Amino acid sequence: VLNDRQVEEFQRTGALFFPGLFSRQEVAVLQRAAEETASRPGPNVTPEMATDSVRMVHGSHREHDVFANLCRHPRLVGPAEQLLGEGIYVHQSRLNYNAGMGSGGFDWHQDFATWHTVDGLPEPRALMMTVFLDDVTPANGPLLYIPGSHRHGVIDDFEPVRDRNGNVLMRLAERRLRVLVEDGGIAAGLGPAGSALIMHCNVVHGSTPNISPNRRALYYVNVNAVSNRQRTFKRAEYHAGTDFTPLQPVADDALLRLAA
Ligand SMILES: O=C(O)CCC(=O)C(=O)O
Repeated sequence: VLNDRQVEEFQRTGALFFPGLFSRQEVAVLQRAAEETASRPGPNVTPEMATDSVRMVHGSHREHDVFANLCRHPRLVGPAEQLLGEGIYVHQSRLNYNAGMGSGGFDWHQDFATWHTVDGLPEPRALMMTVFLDDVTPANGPLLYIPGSHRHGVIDDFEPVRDRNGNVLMRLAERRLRVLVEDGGIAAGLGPAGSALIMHCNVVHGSTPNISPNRRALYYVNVNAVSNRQRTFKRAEYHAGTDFTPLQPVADDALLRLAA
């Protein structure tokens, strides 16, 4: 259960960090599952722009038990339900690599810009919850975000950019970025593997290419309030999930049981 200070911090900054939320043993289970899903070819696997290394895998919670359980994990579901004030479902999951040696990186954007404009989620009552599958340091392309940027609502000043699979990212215009950064600065999600960062869906975020030799993998469980379900159905299920059944939490040791 989140305390009042945590709820206030989330409302003010749009972000809450949980260092070491999952143990080293649980991380090992997640890392193995990540390798399995990333090595299965499919339209939900997006390569990097300049190399064939995997950039993103969408929707693996529908294919892999480990990620199905991670999405239902009480350490994520509990805080998410508390912050959104009702039952939640998975709008989207994604495994994001920032593979190292210069590949990767994401332009500044708000996820809700796409979820609202393309998927028709009515209100910004959704969260990104990212679980670190590797240690994240300033050197390996951490997730960067602008604290407090969620309070500006959807910023209607972006241009679409496409990756090699045609996934659209709504890149924020530079003039808006400057104003937001003057106001809130830039924070980085740093910490040991197993840490988690919960962010409001309107927080502006991105990352730089990872020029270190060390991989940086993050698993995002992006959830939406059940009453805020999508109104338009243009995208594949692995981009915009249509199972609106409220998530039922699994046992706290669910990931370890899958390792046995
Ligand atoms: O994982 C990252 O570095 C940023 C990813 C991101 O912004 C996204 O997929 O929307």
